[in-house]
Amino acid sequence: MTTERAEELRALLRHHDHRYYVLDEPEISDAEYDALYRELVALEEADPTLITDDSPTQRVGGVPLGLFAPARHRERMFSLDNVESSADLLAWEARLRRALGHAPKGYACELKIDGIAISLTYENGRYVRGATRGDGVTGEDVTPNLRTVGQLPLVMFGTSAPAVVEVRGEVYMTDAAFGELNRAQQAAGERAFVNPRNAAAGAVRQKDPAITASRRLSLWVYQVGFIEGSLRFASHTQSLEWLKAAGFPVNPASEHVADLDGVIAYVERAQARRHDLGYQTDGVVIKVDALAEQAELGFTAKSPRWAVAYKFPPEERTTRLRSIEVNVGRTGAVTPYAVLEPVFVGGATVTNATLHNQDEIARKDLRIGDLVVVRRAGDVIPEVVGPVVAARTGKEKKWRMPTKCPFCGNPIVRNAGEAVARCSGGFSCPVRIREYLFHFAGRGGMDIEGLGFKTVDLLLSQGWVKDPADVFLLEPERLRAIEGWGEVSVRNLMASIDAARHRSLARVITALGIPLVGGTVARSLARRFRTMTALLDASAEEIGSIDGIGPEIVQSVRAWTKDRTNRKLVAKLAAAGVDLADPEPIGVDGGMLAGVTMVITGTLEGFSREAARVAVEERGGKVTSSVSARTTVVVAGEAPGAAKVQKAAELGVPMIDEAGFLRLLADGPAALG
Ligand code: 3BA
Repeated sequence: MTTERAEELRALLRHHDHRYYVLDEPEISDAEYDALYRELVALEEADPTLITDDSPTQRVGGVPLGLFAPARHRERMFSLDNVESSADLLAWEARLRRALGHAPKGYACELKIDGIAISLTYENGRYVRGATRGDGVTGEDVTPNLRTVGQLPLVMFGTSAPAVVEVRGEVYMTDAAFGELNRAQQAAGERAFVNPRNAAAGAVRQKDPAITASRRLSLWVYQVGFIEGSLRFASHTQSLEWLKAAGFPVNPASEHVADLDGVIAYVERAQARRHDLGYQTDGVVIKVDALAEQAELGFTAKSPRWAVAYKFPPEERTTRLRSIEVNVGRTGAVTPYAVLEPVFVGGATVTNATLHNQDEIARKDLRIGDLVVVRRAGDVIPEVVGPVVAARTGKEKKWRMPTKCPFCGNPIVRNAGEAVARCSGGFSCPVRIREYLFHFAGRGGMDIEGLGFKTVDLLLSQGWVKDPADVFLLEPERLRAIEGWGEVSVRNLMASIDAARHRSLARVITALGIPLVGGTVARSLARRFRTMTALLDASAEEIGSIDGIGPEIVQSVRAWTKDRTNRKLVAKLAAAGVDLADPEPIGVDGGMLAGVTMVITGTLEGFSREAARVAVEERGGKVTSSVSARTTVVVAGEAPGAAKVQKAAELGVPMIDEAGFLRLLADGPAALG
C-alpha cells in the first residue's frame, strides 16, 4: 500500500510542481502541497527503497515569483473536524449533549463547497480586503484578485453596515467555467487542470488580477467572523439571512433542521443531488445553530466543537477494462494505465486510470476484459480498485509488459531490484525526449521561458532537436519560417535560451536528470565540485564523502558520469556555450542573510519547505534541521515541533512566525530587531 501511496503522491506532487514552478499557475495552497510533500518524505524516510530518481523530494525547488503580503485575520479562521458516517454524527451529538446538558436546539446544514476558503473584510460596508485562509491566523492578501469575482459585493446593501466585518466563504469555479478554462488550456497547448478547486486556487493566487478575472470565479459565503459594532445574531441561520440581505451570495441549499434525524436526511439528499448542482461539493457542514450554544461549546485547539464536516465517501462504479497501455516518462520509466469503457464516477467521466507499475497489476490480478471497480475521490486521480472476479467469463486476458517500447520500438528493460521498467531507447524515443526536454527546460532546471510542450513538440516534429544540447544550437531563421512565429516570439525564445546558458551548476545538474539526483543533491554536488568536469571525474569515494549522499546516489551518479552518451551530451552542452561551472560558492558570502542559520518548524502557508529553504539560501543564509547554540533564529509555522520550540526557549534562540520570516527575507537580520 505504501508503494502505491508513494507513487500516487509523486504523481500529485509532480502535477502541482508543474503548475507552480513551470506554469506559475498553482492549484493548491502551499500548506496543502506541504502536507502531501511531508507525507511522501515520511514514507521515503521510513523506507528509502521507495525513493525514485523522479521523486519530487529529490528535485530542486524554485522560489515563488513573488510574495503576497501577509494578511492577519482579525478573528481566527478555524478548521473543521471531519465525520464520515451517521455513527460519527451520533457520537458528535452525544458529546454536544454532555457539554450542554441537553441536545442542541437545532442545526444549520449547508453544502460543503469544494473551493478555497477566503475572508473578506468590509469597512463601513465597503470591500477593503480579501485574504486566503492561510494557517487560519494569517493568510495572503489577494484583495485585487477577489475583487474580480462577480458575486462579491463591493459595497454592502442597507444603511446599517457595521464599522468592520469579516465575512467568510468559499471561492470556487463552476463546472462550466472549469470546462471552458480547460478547453482554452488545451487549445493553447497547455496542460489541463485536474479539477475545479485546483483551478480556482490557481486563479486566486495569480499575480495578475486580469488573469484571475478571466477565470470566472464564483463565491458562496457562509460565516460572519469578527464584527465591530452593535450587530449581534441569535443563530447562524439568522446571520445567513443578514448576509443575504446585505447582498452576499448565500447558498440556497442552506437549511435549519430540528434534530439529528433532520441532519441525516439532509446529508442523504445532498449526497444524492451532489452532481446536479453545476459545481463541486465534497460534503455537508453541520453547525449548532444557536450562537449561545456555540459559545458554550467553544473550540478545541484547531476547530469549533459546534461544527463538523460530513465528508462524502469516494464514489465507486464498475466498468469494463478495455485494455492496458503504457506511457513513457522523462527517465524512460514505462508506466501502465487502464483504458476503460467510459464511466461517470465522482462527477466526471473517467476513461483512463493509472496502474502505477506491473507489480500492481499482478497484485490486483487485473485482466483485460475484466469488469473492474473504479474509484474517484474528489481531486484524486481515478484508481482501479480491483476486478469483479465473480463476473469473469474465462475470456479475460492476462497482461504482460510489452517487450518493446510502443513509441520507439527499443527494448523495455527492468533492472533487478527496480519496480519500474524502462525504455532503453534514450533520446531516440520520441515520448521520452519530449518529457525529458520539458523537465530540462523547466523551472527547476534550465528555466527556459517559452519552451513549454507546444514549442518542444514543434522543435521535435521539425527534427531540429534530437538531444537537449540541440536547444542551444537552434537557428532563429528556422523558427521565423514557421507560421505563427512572429519576430517577437522568436526573439523572446532566443533570449530565454541565451539566458539559460548561464544557470548555476546545481540547476544544470538537476536539468540533466541523473537518477536519484534532485535539487538538494544537485546543490550538494555543485557546492563540492564547482565544475561539471570535476563531477565527471569524481571518484565514488569523493562523491560519497559529501554529507547526505548515500551509497545508492553515489552509484547512480557514477553510473551516469561513466556513460558515454552522457559525457557526449555534457561536451556538446559546453560546445554550445552553456556554463558548466559556478564562479562563486553558492550563497556563502554576500547576500543579506549571510551568516544566518535558521531552523524552520511547522507548516508555512506561503512556502513549501523547499521554497522556504531556497529563499533563504538565495540570500546567503542556511537552513538546518536541529536547533543548537549556532541557530540564529527559529521560524515557527503552523503546528511547530514541540521539541524544537522548547530547545529554542532553553537556548534563548529568538523565534519568529511566518510574518516575521517574510520581514526577514525582505529586510535581512535587521528585521529581528
Ligand atoms: N462552512 C466551510 N469552516 C464552514 C466557521 C467554520 C467553518 C469552514 C467551512 C469553522 C464550505 C474551514 C475554513 C474556515 C471560515 C474557517 C462551510 C464551508 N464553516 N459551509 C465552522 O462550504 N466549504 N471551513 N472558513 N472559517
